[in-house]
Amino acid sequence: MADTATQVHADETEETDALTDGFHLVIDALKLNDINTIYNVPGIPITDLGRFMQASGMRVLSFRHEQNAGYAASIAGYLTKKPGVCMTVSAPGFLNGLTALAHATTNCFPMILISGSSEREIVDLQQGDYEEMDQLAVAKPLCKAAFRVLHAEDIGIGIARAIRAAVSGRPGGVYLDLPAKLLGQTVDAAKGASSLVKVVDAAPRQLPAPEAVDRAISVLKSAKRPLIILGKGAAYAQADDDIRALVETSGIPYLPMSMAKGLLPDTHPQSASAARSLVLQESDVVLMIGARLNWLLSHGKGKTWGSQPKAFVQIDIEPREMDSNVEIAAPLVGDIGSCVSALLERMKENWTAPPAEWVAEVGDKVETNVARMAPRLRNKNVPMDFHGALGALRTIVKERPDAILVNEGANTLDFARSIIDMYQPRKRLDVGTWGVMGVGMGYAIAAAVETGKPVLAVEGDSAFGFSGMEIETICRYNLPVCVVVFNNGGIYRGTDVNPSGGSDVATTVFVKGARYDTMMEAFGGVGVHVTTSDELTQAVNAAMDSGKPTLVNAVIDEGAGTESGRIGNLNPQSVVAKR
Ligand code: ADP
Ligand code: TPW
Ligand code: MG
Repeated sequence: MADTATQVHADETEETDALTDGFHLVIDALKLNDINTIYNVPGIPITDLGRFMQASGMRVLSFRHEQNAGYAASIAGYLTKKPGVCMTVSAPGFLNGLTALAHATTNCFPMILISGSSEREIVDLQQGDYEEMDQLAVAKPLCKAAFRVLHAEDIGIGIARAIRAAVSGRPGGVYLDLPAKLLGQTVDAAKGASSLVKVVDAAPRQLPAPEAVDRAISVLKSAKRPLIILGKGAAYAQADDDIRALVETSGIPYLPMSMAKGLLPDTHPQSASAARSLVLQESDVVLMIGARLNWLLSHGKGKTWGSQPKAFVQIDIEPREMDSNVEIAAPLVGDIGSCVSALLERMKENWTAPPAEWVAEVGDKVETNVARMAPRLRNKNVPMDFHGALGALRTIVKERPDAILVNEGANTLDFARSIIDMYQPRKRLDVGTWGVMGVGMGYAIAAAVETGKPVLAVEGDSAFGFSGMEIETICRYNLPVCVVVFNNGGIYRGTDVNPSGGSDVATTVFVKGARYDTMMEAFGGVGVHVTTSDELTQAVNAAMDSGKPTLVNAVIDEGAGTESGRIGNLNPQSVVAKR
């Protein structure tokens, strides 16, 4: 009897040794392609997939909500140039992750959303399966590519396609649908292994055409008042040395978009950040590097751009970006590394610095504006205003240039963007192309996990609320994240009143005197309540030194902010409203 039992057991082992299954093929395919971190929320049908991934040595970070896991994956993609992977359950979990997938696509970040899905036969006949939804159809319009794998033998090719689609050309979000049944499918182990695909040269260099380089150089040479605009595509490209060399060799003033800050230090003599209005209005030739002429640049026209005629030179990997808003005189289509080095080669042969008059005009404006701002940043008002509080954080970032700054809110975002100087590439992560609230904690977690650097998250109190529960995740993984909540008691301000005179507070107002610091203490992190800029400095320095998960509740004057920060002009106005 005993012998028979042993015999049966041995046979089973032999059999499973020779087999693999969907679960393990997914893991092997990801690992083969160097993807070792997963941002996840468990549940049917992917709980065991997460467990097996962890058992195989992958890092599987579980979040409290899929949207935050998704934002984490999206920024992991931006920071590493490899697709960040978010994994969710079917229908509702998938939908929660989908916002982040669309966000990744909009921001040109490589990301893969892997969602488990229900039985195809039942979903397609709409017979009401557990968490039934035709996820592939829903995802398609919101991402760069969407794939479903039905046979375990196709997992290797499916994951290869997802990776290549996410990172090649203009990066973006890719959806990969894995039905529950697929994960349990078994395949002969040797056959399974040979079905895996290692993606070779996933984001190939794309060299600009020589005549396009000639054209770009001749337009740049015609300039009297040239300007370079660096966007987050330039930061993503990781061509840091060549970009810096191009700017410095050219002698042209440059303007970084918010996530391109630090590509060259914000204190660089050619930085025109503090003279933004002047350079946009007065420049005659503008070289755009990995930035789009979307709403953030007033579509390249109108009052912001002044009355001077402009000639644009634009470097982008996406040909259809050219002429999207205004005529591009010299399109340079290719990857930023190749395009920038092609321009640089040509400049080294023969280049004349831009007219000294223009450079001096920009430099003078920068100097005047910086000097005007300086005393406001040193103010010690209590309650703190945005300038006093951000002046304190500005010094901390200057002293800790390798820390990563995450930033969201309205006033908290707009003031921090202009006040806090950045010194290194890819250290500033913010609301991006959509101006979205809710990226904060997901970004902070992924930034800490992917880079191992300390993270400072500067959050409006409203902005923080969108992902605030993830402070438990931060504590659980003991991440070196210091969250500073700029607590002005509401959205834009805490002072609005209900116009009806009713007992509900105004639509933009939160609980008075909220203590966000005590939330952090609930999970074993450090919570600090501060009301002065000196206390703020002390608390943040202590957090950055200790690396302990910390939340600083910074009380900000509830009347200090303005409606929608600096983009109040985008609010539609009612002509009939009686106030
Ligand atoms: P910002 O918001 O900073 O202005 P955008 O997100 O609008 O930046 O623009 C980024 C641009 O960079 C996109 O048009 C994208 O196609 C482009 N891009 C991203 N990566 C690369 C790359 N490696 N080479 C060339 N262009 C790139
Ligand atoms: C997903 C609209 C833009 S800014 C903001 C909201 C709700 C919050 C501003 O208040 P906060 O900052 O964070 O307290 P501050 O310093 O001005 O008080 N939903 C999404 N995205 C956006 N952008 C909004 C709503 C919004
Ligand atoms: Mg607020």
